[in-house]
Amino acid sequence: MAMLSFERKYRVAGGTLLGGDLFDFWVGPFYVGFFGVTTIFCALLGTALILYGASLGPTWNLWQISIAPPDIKYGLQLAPLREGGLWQIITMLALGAFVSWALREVEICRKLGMGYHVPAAFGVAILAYFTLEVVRPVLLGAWGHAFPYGIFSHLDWVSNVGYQYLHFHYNPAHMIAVSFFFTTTLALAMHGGAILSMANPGQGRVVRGAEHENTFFRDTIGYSIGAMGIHRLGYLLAVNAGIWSAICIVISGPFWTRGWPEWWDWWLNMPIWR
Ligand code: UQ1
Repeated sequence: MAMLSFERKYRVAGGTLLGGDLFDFWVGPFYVGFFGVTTIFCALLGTALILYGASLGPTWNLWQISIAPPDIKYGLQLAPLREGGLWQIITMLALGAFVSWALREVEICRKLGMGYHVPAAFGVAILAYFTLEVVRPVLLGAWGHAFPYGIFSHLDWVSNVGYQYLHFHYNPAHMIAVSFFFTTTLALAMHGGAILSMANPGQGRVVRGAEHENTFFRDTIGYSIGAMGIHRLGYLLAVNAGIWSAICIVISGPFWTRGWPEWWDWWLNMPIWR
């Protein structure tokens, strides 16, 4: 495990949100903290319950194992363990683990005197999951609207919910989300390419710096966003991909019940065509 000599210098006490100095220690390279303990607790118990759910059958085929949410008939009630109750507990533990991880990140940021950009971005991923599994099912009145925990079963859920709105690609917020996902990969590919080509110019040749990166992009597209700027742009693109994903699914059902192609009728119905 990489442990650079200067890393010891950054292992500072304090900055904890909860637990004072009780859990303020490291195990090997890993900071523990109160939220490290709650992360491990939620993740291990959740995983054990997934295994228990799988053991109830009907299959051990890894692709087909699925822990489903309760039937629609249970509404927003608690369901019996074998009829979606397991899914409900696993979902709470998943959220417990995700939020614990984010708060552990916050504690580490505080120790290092950093901004909270990393936990804030991770918070957007949690928000997207929370919107899918909690906000939308609550707005629709039943946990049965959430997706099941299984490799193929969650893909089937996405396909079925998509076709329920005839053609999900006509959802304007979905269009924006997809565009942000694609642009994120484009930006990271360009940035990764720029950094590797600058840091690794070939055997026996000297490593290049920011001026070369800037000049490359100015020569090719007439503009360079800069070393700081590319990371701000990447953050903005990535976080928007998550935010628009959450928006595109939460409006499907609670705020728009017809096919998404039909939503574009506002364009055809504009008075300028008459
Ligand atoms: C860029 O301008 C830049 O600044 C020098 C980088 O930093 C190394 C980059 O990685 C990339 C990809 C760009 C180009 C990006 C735009 C939006 C012009």
